[in-house]
Amino acid sequence: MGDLHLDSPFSSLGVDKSEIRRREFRATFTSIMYYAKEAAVDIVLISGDLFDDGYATAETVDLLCKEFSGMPDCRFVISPGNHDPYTRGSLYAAKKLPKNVYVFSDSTLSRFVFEDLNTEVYGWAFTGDSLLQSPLAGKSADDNGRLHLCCGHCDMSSPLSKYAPVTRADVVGFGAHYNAFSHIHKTPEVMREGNVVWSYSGVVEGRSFDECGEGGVNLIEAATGGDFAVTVKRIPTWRRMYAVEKVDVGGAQTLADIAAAIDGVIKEKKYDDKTLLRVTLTGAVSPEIENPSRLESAVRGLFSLEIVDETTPTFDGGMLEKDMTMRGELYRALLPSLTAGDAETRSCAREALKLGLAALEGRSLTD
Ligand SMILES: [Mn+2]
Repeated sequence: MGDLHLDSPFSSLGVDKSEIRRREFRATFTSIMYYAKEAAVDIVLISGDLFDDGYATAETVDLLCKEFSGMPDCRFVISPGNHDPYTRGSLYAAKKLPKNVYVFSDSTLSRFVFEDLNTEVYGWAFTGDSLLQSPLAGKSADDNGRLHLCCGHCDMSSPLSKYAPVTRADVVGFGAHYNAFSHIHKTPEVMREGNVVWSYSGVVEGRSFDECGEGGVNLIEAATGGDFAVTVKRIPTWRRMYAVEKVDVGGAQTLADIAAAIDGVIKEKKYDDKTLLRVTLTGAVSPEIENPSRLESAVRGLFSLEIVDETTPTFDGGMLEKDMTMRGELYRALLPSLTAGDAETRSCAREALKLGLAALEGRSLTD
């Protein structure tokens, strides 16, 4: 597992829900430990960004120590990432963690040997917020008849990355039987070439709309002799999931019309209180519709709802277009901007039309 980013601020969720999410992340960690215990896992590989920042709250540190020491027969191997590097002031350097926890402290490749398991775990540490070279470049695992695992935080997506630019050729050339990587947050894909298997861990829980889909961990079964065969199974661990939807509400006359369209999608996709949903609204709607961002998550049974309003207030059933009063004049004057190519002009014109119509009706402009 990796990229847990414990103690993330979740500032966009507000005070109460961000605290709920921080607590849930700790609970997810506890569930993973429970699962590891039940499955009698020998080694837990944590490939970086266990914490979101160089520090961790006392609550989180206590929890980690309790969980790690609660599984004395299991080894925990940690490769510090760019968010929780091994630095002098870090928790890792403070040596407070139980003795069954093995933390890489060097940015070059090193290893921990577990003779009773005929296994070696290779890895490295970020010792700052970047690591410019690939710790695996030009290296190959010793040919010593042991199972070789590799655990590290790295970026295989670009050889120019500042975050340990490990390449496919590095991984295959090094030749570890299984490589547990973190840093790329999307749902992972298991890769194989010959006897070499690698996968990112993905996230255990999403933290933003860039991390939609199910969070989980990888359960690895590896033979410690013979053909060193490796199988990888994805175990879901998420409690809540981010999702994004685009809803065309063209023709909507009232806020209730928009609400009904959103509710239709929520029902169809079976979103519930486990969902953090972002809905982008599109289409031409009546200029007199109230601000859709006031639609609330609680009444729709969601954990949270974010509305991105990209509608244009140009649907009027022909009414405003033919209106011979000031209202129609205002609409016709703004129409080119309401349908302009760039989003900023459109949104400015939309605001002008709403305020203008409200002013002409003597409504309050401050709502
Ligand atoms: Mn990272």
